[in-house]
Amino acid sequence: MENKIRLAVQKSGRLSEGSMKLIRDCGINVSNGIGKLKAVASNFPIEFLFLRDDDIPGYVQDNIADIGIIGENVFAEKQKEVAVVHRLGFSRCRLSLAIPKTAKYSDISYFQDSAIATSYPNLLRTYLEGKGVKADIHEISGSVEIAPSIGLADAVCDIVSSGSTLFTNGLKEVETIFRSEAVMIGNKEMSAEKKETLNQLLFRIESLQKAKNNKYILLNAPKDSVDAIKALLPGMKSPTIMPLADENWVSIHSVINENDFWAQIEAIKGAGAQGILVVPIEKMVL
Ligand code: PRT
Ligand code: ZN
Repeated sequence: MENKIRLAVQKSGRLSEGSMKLIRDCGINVSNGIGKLKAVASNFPIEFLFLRDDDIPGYVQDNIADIGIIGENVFAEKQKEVAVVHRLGFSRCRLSLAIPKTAKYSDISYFQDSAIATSYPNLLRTYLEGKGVKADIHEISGSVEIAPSIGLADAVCDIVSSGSTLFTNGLKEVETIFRSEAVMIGNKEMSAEKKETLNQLLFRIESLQKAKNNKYILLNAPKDSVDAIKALLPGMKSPTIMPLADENWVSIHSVINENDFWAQIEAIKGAGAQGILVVPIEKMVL
């Protein structure tokens, strides 16, 4: 049986670079010729289809592709029969309601009987229904932010990242209705052979994600502060401790998590560590 999987990625847009970087960081070689619709990897059983992001959920549902990378916003809006197989952590953004800057906003009842322009009618409808608000949803496919200024709508529901598009169009964000990041979606009925390939790919992706969240730390410490420093370094198992030329000192190596990085560095320094070096980890296999 065929174990080669087919991955659909965005042809050109905000997800393209992140998607192909992820693949390359997984050690997969692919020549991505500009304008091509298909490509094959030379060292992993995977091929690529380059498509518009909106078409990807349907292609994965219909088995044209086995997996795809899209924004979670598109996954949720399209409502196709596909599964989210992994969250990828890039292209983070939010879907928000925004109104003219000068308007007074109290709460969601502001939108009762208003006209809202959006490219995400399903997500917006579900959100408003949950709040008991009835509004007139105008579906438009692009340049949503200009709708209020040309009299097409009272408000917009659009993707926001930095907020500068809303700002330059005289709008302000008042409610966030959905938070999104890039996700990998998959066909719900993949063969065992393809699942095996997918698992190999996910294993590589997870080791990259773990590495990104951790740093390798090297430091020098006087022997009598080793216990105190060890207690501050959870590491993968326990820290590596090596002798230095000066027999009163040792070198300690460990792995620390990005989340509490600065607090940990300060505590370690306070416990007597010197010459602390922190270096990125490329891959981490536990
Ligand atoms: O051509 P194709 O259909 O494939 O691409 P597209 O134009 O539909 O999508 P694209 O490339 O714009 O976005 C792909 C995905 O990237 C989206 O589905 C989101 O998941 C994610 N993403 C992340 C964003 C943004 N950030 C983003 N800022 N998608 C769109 N925007 C737009 C937004 O629509 C608005 O116009 O950028 C503007 C807002 O940005 P700020 O920084 O000014 O707030
Ligand atoms: Zn699109």
